Amino acid sequence: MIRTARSGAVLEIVIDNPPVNALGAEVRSGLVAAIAEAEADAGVSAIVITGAGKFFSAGADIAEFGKGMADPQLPEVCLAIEHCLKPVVAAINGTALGGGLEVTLACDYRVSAGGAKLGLPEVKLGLLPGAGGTQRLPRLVGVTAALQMIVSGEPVSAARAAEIGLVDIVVDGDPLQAAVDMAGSSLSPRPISTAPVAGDLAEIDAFVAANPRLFKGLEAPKACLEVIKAAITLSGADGFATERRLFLALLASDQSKALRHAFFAERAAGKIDGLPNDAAPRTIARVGIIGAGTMGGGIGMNFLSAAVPVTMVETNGEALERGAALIRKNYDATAAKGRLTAGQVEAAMALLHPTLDFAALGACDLVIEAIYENMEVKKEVFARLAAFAKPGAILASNTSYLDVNEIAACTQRPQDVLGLHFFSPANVMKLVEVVRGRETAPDVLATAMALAQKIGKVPVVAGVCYGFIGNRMLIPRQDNALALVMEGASPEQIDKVHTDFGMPMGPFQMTDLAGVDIGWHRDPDRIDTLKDALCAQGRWGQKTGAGFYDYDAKRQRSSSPLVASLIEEFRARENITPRAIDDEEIIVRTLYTMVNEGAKILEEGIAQRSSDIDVVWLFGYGWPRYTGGPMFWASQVGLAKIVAALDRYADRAPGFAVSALLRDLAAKGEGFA
Ligand code: 3H9
Repeated sequence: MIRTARSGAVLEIVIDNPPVNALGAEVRSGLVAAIAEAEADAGVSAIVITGAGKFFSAGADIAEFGKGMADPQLPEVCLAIEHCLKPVVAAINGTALGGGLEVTLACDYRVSAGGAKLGLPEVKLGLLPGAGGTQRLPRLVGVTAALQMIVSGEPVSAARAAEIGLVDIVVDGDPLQAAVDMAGSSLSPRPISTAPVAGDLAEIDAFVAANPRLFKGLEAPKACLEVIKAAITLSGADGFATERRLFLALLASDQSKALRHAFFAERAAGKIDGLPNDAAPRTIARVGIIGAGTMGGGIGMNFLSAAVPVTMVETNGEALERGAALIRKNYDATAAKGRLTAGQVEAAMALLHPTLDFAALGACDLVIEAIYENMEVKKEVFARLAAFAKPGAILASNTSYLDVNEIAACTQRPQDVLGLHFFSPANVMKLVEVVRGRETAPDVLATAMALAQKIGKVPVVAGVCYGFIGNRMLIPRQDNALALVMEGASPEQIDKVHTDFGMPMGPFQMTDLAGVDIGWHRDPDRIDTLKDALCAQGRWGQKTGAGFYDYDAKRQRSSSPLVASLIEEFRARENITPRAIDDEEIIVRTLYTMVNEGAKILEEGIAQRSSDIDVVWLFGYGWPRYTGGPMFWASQVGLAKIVAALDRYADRAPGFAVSALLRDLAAKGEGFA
């Protein structure tokens, strides 16, 4: 865990704890022992601390949180380093995050590799830097630069670190030798804690005013401000004590537990249960996309951006041209925001091969069908595709709901077929549901997972069922939202309950965005439901300027008196006397019912683990990360409470049944794992 070596009079201390050199108990005690050894050894004049491999250290061992951490605690380790009478130099060989960066702040000098990233991402785990980082960083780089790093949690490059004074020198390649040379050059200790803080409280106010979005709904960023305030206004010792107190309070908070859950859930989602070890991924050198619509184009962009050539096929020239033009427009818009260079745009576009020749897909190693949702058409396309796709090429459907087994069955190579369900806009949203068909080969699954990660997505494995994980859970939510409107709630009230909960939009706002006409029978004379009535009037959502809400030219939403009277008309038609509906009922019927559906999805083995369901909602629908996702949130609410509430409203929800798994866990007083 901790190795030491001598280089003349310099003691090198190496943190060697793969995969990321996390600062677990053994590393902490090893560091303290190594510093003590150096202090005691008259032959040692200076110390260098570095990391083995490509990380300096990713910080505290997050898996230890909540289990009770053994002594010495990290703040004590940092104090031992800072109080050492011999100069200590950090050789930042690679990424230094959280407690890892705090260790370097306890050193007297910092030498960094050019490629290293340095950051304090604790806030993303609902925490604050708890090993002196909030007290030392403002003393080293000033209040504003410290606020930026601590409250945003975003890392800085080595070059930027040098600019703000976070590191003393940046070297090309391995910084260890440079640090050893520096340490051997009769340095004096230079503890940061005794220096004054450069900056004042006004900088905090200015930062808050400029960055309101960093604080929305979250506890940790506010606590970060408080500790930086303490650094400015209190004595050193009181500042450190404030940091410790607030760190421990955050550690015990629901938000931090949820955010830590989300961290591990995201990583667990990439692992496939029961996959044989020999399922090595297939090589994907060229991807084919069938359909140049918004979805096909968005999917294609992911590959183009990752330097994978794309063949995009359409049946009509105009649609093909429109699709290619849309891709260029999206890239140009990104370039205009300064996030891509013109050269990068051209490089991506050069990899796009738009064609009307279906046979061109024969050169592709993976073909993704992204046409409209119609089983017969999809089956036809797959039968045709399977006939001349390369042997071993993977055939994927971007279907959102349809039966992947049925699609696979018409190909005579069902082992090569799976679902790759991207979320709209596909070039932005990180979630991909990887739908495992009955006969999907293990290496096809492994390829899809690896490829999704390569293009920066978060893949989650789902089994075959109507709507897979995410959209299946939307069904009870949307059905109940509509039923609640008929019973007396307004779309505005329901949407507000969801946005207050932290969702980016409510059920009706989402319907307007996706299109009220999705799934509509398209017969304007047949009006069975409120949605039929909206569609018949051309209120198809944002795209037509009206849906459940009215929209102006800038897509700003306002309530629609017309929709309100349509709702009244429908209630009268069905002899419903509207009643007052409280927000609690909305939560039970639109959120608890989703949890119930999630439990059924688990029960049926459609999802591998409850945390995968959380990942689907965090990355596919913007579920507030600080609640951990629907299943984690439900466990925090208490499953017994959820079951009791669902039972209370069961008669109001048609065809509704509480999941046996949910009932069972609730009875045992357990949560989802
Ligand atoms: C802190 O430091 C608090 C202090 O201020 C105060 C304390 C008193 N701990 O992401 P990857 C695992 S809070 C434990 O796939 P990458 C990860 O789960 C901490 N485990 O690789 C995965 O395991 P598995 C502040 C960790 O190259 C494996 O390592 N630090 C930790 O894409 C590989 O991870 C952070 O918040 C950890 N700290 O990205 C940094 N970090 O293979 C959190 C990683 O079993 N970490 N693991 O699934 C990261 O941001 C990324 O992991 C990192 C590497 C950029 C480092």
